[in-house]
Amino acid sequence: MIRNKEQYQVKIVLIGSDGVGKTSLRRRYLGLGFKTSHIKTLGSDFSVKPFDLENIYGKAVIWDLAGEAYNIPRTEAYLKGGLGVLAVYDLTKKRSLENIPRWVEWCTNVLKGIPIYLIGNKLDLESDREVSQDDVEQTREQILKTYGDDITDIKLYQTSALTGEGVNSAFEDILKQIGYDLQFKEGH
Ligand SMILES: Nc1nc2c(ncn2[C@@H]2O[C@H](COP(=O)(O)OP(=O)(O)O)[C@@H](O)[C@H]2O)c(=O)[nH]1
Ligand SMILES: [Mg+2]
Repeated sequence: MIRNKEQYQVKIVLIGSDGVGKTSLRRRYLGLGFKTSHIKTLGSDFSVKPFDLENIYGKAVIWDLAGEAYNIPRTEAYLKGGLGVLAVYDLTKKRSLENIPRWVEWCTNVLKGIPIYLIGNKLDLESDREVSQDDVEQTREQILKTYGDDITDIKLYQTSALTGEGVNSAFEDILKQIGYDLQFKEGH
């Protein structure tokens, strides 16, 4: 069967604790380079990037949430219409991985039947690493057990917004997966 590519506007949301690198990852994927200063995102912010992948093309609308995980009121509007979630933690801060299940709980209350990718960022800071592959696997299992019915898949990635390592593949893989999920739902 030949699949025709289709054009979509795909909303992707970034979640995760303050300082893990959500804004830096969004900037890196957009080709805007890296900044060492931490610019606090106010409220929420998004960027649009055209993409053209093997099974899907269109515009990626990437939402980036501000602020400290549990202090800011997180409105459902931020999530609404999201087709994929990048749940980001910092490989040098175990706490940021421990927060991930609560972020996933928040998302899956609103979004059902979508992929969630767990992104371990700051891969370049290898000597400060606090999170082992085992820790991440355990978190993945915990999420699958609790929220497995609400998500289509959960994949593990490691990135560095500083060097760019892994960044494009994380975004492109989730876009491709969203493309396949959409085509499946539409019965192609
Ligand atoms: N070394 C390193 N620093 C990073 C990386 N990603 C983000 N940072 C730094 O971490 C801080 C927080 O990044 P930011 O993108 O603002 O995090 P956000 O709060 O999740 O949006 C900033 O000082 C960034 O320069 C990375 O991959 N490697
Ligand atoms: Mg930010």
